[in-house]
Amino acid sequence: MITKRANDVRWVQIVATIVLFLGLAGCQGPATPSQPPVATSEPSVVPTVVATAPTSEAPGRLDPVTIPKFVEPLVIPPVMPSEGVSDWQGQGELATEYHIAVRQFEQQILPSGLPPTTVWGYGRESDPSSFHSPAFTIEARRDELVRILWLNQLVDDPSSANPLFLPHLLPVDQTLHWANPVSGPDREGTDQAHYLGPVPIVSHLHGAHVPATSDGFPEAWYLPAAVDIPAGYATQGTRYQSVHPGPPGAAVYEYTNDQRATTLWYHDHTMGMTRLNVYAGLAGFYLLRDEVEDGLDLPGPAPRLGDAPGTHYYEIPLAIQDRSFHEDGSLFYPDSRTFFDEYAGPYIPDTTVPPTWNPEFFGDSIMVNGRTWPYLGVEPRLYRFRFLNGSNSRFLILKFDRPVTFHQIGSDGGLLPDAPVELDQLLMAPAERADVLVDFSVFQPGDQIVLLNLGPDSPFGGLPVDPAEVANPATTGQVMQFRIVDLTDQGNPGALPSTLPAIDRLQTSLPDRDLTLNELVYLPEDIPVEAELGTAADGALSFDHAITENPMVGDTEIWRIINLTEDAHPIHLHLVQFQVVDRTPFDREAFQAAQEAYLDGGKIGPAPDPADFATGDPIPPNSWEGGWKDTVIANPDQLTRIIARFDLEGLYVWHCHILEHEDNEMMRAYYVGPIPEDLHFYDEEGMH
Ligand SMILES: [Cu+2]
Repeated sequence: MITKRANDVRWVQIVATIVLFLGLAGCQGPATPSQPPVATSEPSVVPTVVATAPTSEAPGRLDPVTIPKFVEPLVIPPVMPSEGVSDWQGQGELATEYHIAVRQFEQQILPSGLPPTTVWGYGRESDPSSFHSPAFTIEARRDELVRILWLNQLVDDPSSANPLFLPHLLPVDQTLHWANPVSGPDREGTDQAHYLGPVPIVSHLHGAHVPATSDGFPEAWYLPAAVDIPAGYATQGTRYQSVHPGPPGAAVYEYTNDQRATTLWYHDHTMGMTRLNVYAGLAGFYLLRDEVEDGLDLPGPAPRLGDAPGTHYYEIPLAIQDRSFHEDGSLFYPDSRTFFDEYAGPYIPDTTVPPTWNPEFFGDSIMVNGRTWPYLGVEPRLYRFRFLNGSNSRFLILKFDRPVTFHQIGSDGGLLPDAPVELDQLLMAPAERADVLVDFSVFQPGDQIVLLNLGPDSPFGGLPVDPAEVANPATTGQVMQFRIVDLTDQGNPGALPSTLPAIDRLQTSLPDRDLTLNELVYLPEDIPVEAELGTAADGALSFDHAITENPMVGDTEIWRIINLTEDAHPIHLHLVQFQVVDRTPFDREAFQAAQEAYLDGGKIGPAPDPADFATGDPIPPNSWEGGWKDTVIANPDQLTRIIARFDLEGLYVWHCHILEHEDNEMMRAYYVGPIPEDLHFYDEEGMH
């Protein structure tokens, strides 16, 4: 019954998209690169169109070679407006309060003349023109308490008193361990059909030092407050939390911002469907500033609230994401396992192969701040760019096609120590950020510079990249264009700092925590079916296995990440910023053999020590990894060590930030402090 109704809604939306496309075909983007984006975000009200029966034929794929490059200006996300300072109806502390909704809308991602794309994005609840993907930027100061009411408004008409839910834009695999409002919550399903019901969301601020209640745990999701939620559906995840009671279909989170100034970003984190919710558009920048950064004389300004039209910006965030499209402008994402390796079944529950999930996905087009291959007019002067790799699976290697370098001043957790690092290329795993200065002053008006991507169109296995794997130079090998325009005297010219503040190195006397990265295969076909984290002493563990990472409050620990797979994985810890200690080459197969013998032999004595399998000396962190990080590349055939201090009690996760991996078990809960007796995971006799 639910399937039938949702199908109808989806079909009506397709018709609505076509109608909108006809209406917007001649719509122009911003006239200058520094102008806020044109609002194209009126909530899409389902028109009273009588839908005819849907055909099974999907629209054709849009050939990325045919998408014109560098014809549309870059969108520079404006600042997200707040509701001012409030104490939440007398129930809480004074905080800068935001009411941020998730909605579905149309956006001109492809150049004008091509159809708009239906996306999801965040925006201010009371202002339809503030919805964009990636979202408007949240600006915060160190130690400013920020309260966000996160509203799930994935409904047909957010202004209606009786809204109907919208189904997902993309194919949801119900056989993963996922939010699962139908037969869960938060359990694996067995239905091979795509889920067409109401969509769960939960928001996470990546890189934030934040109490667990506001971290956006993957099982803390919630459905929209639609009037047609089917009977029996769970409307909230098993670990839903809200700092204050909010309206239905929402959660209230509070961010203390008690950390160094840095480039954070917010995105969806729903169990088993993060890859789809983020790919649909749920991401945005969150820039945290402090007095140390203020004292550096960096180029600016960045967008501010109330900027006059035509304001020039010299500090610009750049979210790079790969996407694929259909000819009708809609997002393409694989709807079957066959897309990945042509494995056509049998699937779960008859084998361990999920029917829809793909182990990785690489879009064939590059999008920056929500537009494919944009250009930016830049003056011959110094700029500050905040790069984010917001892709699902793609590692980026960014390089200019002209002799100009990156002066990196910051990474995930703020300023690099001691001095900027000059680099001719930037390696960025999914979720990593790089705060860089680029000096265009050697160029003349009229010069054109292309930012290239030399990373692979396939899983990254460490540097150097096999030339046969380097991104297609006609498409994903290009990112955006910089066009030199006349110098003006606007903004703060800034200067490259000669020094940056020192950072104290963390130290500990606790033993290394030995953790593993694992790939699980379906043996008859020898094909990957999921990825897992684990420990040296326990082997691979799924999300629902009891917690094994349990530092006490205030502990400083070294985590030694033992990569037992053939690919690199960007490993992200919630709550903390850490330091990269070193990477040591090791004999993976010999360690695995020793671990198997240990596990098969009943775990007698200590687990195998990966250091005994080292094949070389420890390699110090790369020059750009000397600061605070929240995401680290764990290369194959290496032991990657990080050190962190765990200072807030509560339940968090650590995971791979390849979203396809994260969604299918490459994520584990961890707990800081004594584990409460009532905290259960499914593996413990079905309790939760
Ligand atoms: Cu991974």
